[in-house]
Amino acid sequence: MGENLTRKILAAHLVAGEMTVGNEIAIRIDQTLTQDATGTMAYLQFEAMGIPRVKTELSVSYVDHNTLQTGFENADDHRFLQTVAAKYGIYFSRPGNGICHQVHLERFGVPGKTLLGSDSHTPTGGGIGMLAIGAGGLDVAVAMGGGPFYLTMPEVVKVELINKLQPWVSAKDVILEVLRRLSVKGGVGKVIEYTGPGVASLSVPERATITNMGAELGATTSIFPSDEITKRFLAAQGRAEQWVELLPDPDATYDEELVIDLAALEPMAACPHSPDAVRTIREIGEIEVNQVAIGSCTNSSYADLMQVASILRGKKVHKNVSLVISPGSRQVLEMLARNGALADLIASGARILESTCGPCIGMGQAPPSGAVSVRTFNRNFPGRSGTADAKVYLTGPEAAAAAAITGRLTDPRILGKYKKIELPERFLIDDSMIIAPAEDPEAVHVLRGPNVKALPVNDELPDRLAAKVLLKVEDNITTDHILPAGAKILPLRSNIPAISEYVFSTVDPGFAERAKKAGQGIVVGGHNYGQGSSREHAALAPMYLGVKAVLAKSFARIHRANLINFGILPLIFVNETDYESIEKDDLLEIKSLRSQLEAGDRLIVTNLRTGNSFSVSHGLTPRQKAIILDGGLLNYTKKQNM
Ligand code: MIC
Ligand code: SF4
Repeated sequence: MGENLTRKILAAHLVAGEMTVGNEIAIRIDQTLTQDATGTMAYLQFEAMGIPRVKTELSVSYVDHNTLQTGFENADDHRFLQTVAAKYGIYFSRPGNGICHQVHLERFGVPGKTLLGSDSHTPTGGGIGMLAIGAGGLDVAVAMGGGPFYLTMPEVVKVELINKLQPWVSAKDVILEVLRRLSVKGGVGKVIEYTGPGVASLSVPERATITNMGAELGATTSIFPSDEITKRFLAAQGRAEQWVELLPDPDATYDEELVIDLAALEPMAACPHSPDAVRTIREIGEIEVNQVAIGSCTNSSYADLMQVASILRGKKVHKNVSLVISPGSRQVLEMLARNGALADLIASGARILESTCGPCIGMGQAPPSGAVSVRTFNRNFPGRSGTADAKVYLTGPEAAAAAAITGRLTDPRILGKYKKIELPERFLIDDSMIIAPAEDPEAVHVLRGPNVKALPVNDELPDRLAAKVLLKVEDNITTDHILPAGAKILPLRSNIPAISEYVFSTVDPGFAERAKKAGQGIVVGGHNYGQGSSREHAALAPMYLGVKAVLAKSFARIHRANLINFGILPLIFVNETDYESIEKDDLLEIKSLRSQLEAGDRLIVTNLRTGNSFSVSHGLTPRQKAIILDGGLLNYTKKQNM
C-alpha cells in the first residue's frame, strides 16, 4: 500500500512511538523558528536548559510582532533576542526584515524537512513541502536543545484539488472553502494534505496561503507536495540546490478525503467573528467598509501585493476607507519599490506600514468604533483588531483592494479584465538583515532589560484539589480571549507577573484579581477551548494566577500541550451535560488526585455546592502524566537529568 506524503516525512523523522492514529509519537526537528512575542520566553527556557549551542540544522529568531516601540520594553526585548541568538547559534532576522513565515518560506524553508515554530502559523512552510508545525515556546526550546517533538499521530486528510481557479478567485478562497466545510475545529488531530491535478496551477506563495490558514482549522499542519513549481520558486530564491521532489505514492491511502473543484469557487469572506463563518461576497452583499488592511503572513507575498498594486493603479482609495498595507517581507517591499508598484500604492492613498504583523495582532491601526474592517489576514476573533466592537471580514487581496476603492464589500469580479501575476525568474536577494550567529559565543554578553523577568515555575501537583470555578465560558474560546494581544499587552510578553493582570481581561475584567484572591482555581470551558495562537502565555499566566485545571468539552491542540507543559490539568467532561450543572464560584474537589491520575484515564470530580460527582477524562500519555505530576515540563526535565 502506498504512503502519503505526511506519513513519509513523519517516518523519516520518527524517533519513538508507533505511527498509528491517536498514538503519541516523537519526531526529530530539523529547523526551528521563533518570533519575538513568543521568543523571549522560549529563549529564557532554552537558557535554563544550560545547553551551549542549538543542536538543530537551523534555528532562526525573527522580530516581527512587537515592533511598535512605544516604550523601552520591545526594544529591550529585541536586544535580548539578538544577543541570545548570537550566543547560542541562532540566525537573527532583524525587525523590518519581515514576517517570520514569509521570510522563512523565502530564505530558509526546505522540502521534506521538519520545522517547529513558536507560532501557530508555522504550517505556512507546508507550501514548500515542509512538515511545519506550530507549538509552544517551551516545546521549541526543547527542540533547539536537540530533544524530539511529541505529538499525537494525526489522521491524514486528502484534499484533492481539481481544475483551476477562475479569474479574480484566489488561494484565500480555497482555504476559506475548506474552513466553510470543516469548521474551526474540523482539523483537530489531522494533517491536511493537498493533492490532485489542481496543485500544479498554484504557486508556492499561493500554496503557503492555504497551509498558513490551515491553522484556523485546528489542524496539526497542512502540506503540499514538492514539485516543479517548488523547484522554480527555490531557484528564483537562489536556492535551487535545496530542492527535492516529494510526492505521495500514486496509490497512497488517506484517513479522509474531500474534493475541491477550484473552478467552482467564487470570492468569499469569513464573516465576524470566526474564520469559518464563510459566505460568498455575493451573498453577504455590498456592506459599507471603513478600513481595509492588506498584509499578514497569509496574504502579503510579492504576487499578492503586485495584484493589489495593479488594481489600485490610477485609482484612489475611497474617502471613507483607511487602507493600510504591511508587506510580508523586506524582499517584497524592496521589489515593489524598485519596480514602481509601491508608487502606485502610495499614489492611490494607501498607508504603507513596515514589513511586520502590525494590525493583524493589534499592533496599531485599530479601526474606529463599530467599524467594518476588511482584512487579508487569517483571524477575525472579537477584539483582536484592537477595537472591541469592530466587525472584521477576512478576504483575499483582490476583494480587499476592490473594497478599498469602492468603500463597500465588493466581489472583485466586477473589476473587469484579470491578469494573473507571474512570479519573477529571480527574487531580489539580500540577506543583510539576517545576522549569523557569533563565531566567538563566549564573548557575547546577553543583554537583559528590566522587562525581562525570571520564568515562574509551578509546584508539583497536589494530592487533593479543592478549587473555585473562577470562570465558565462557551465553545471556541480563543487564546485572544484568554490572554489578549495588542500594542498595550504584547510588550509584557517577557514579564509574566505584569502580563498575568490581563488574563481574560476582555471577557471578565475582574478575573486576575479574583484568581489571586482565591489562591487557586479552575476554569470551565466548552468545545475547542484555546483555539488560535500558540502563545504559551495563555497557559503560563493563568498558572501564575493559580489556575490548576481547565475542565472543557474539548481542547485545541497547541493550547492543550501548553497547559500540560506548565502543569495545568486539561480535563474533559465524559458526559457533556455535566458542563451545564457547574456554575461560576462552585467549589470543585478532586480527591486522591495523584493516585487517580496514575491509575487510569478517569478522575472523579465532586461539586461541593450540589454534592454531585461526575467523571472527567484526561487522555494523558504516561509521559504527559509524569509532566503534570511534576508541575510542568521544566520540573520534569530537571528531575530526569538529576
Ligand atoms: C497570532 O497570530 O495570534 C500570533 C500573535 O502570531 C500568535 C503568537 C503569539 O501570540 O505570539 C500565534 O499565532 O501563535
Ligand atoms: Fe503575525 Fe498575524 Fe501571522 Fe500571527 S497571524 S504571525 S500576528 S501576521
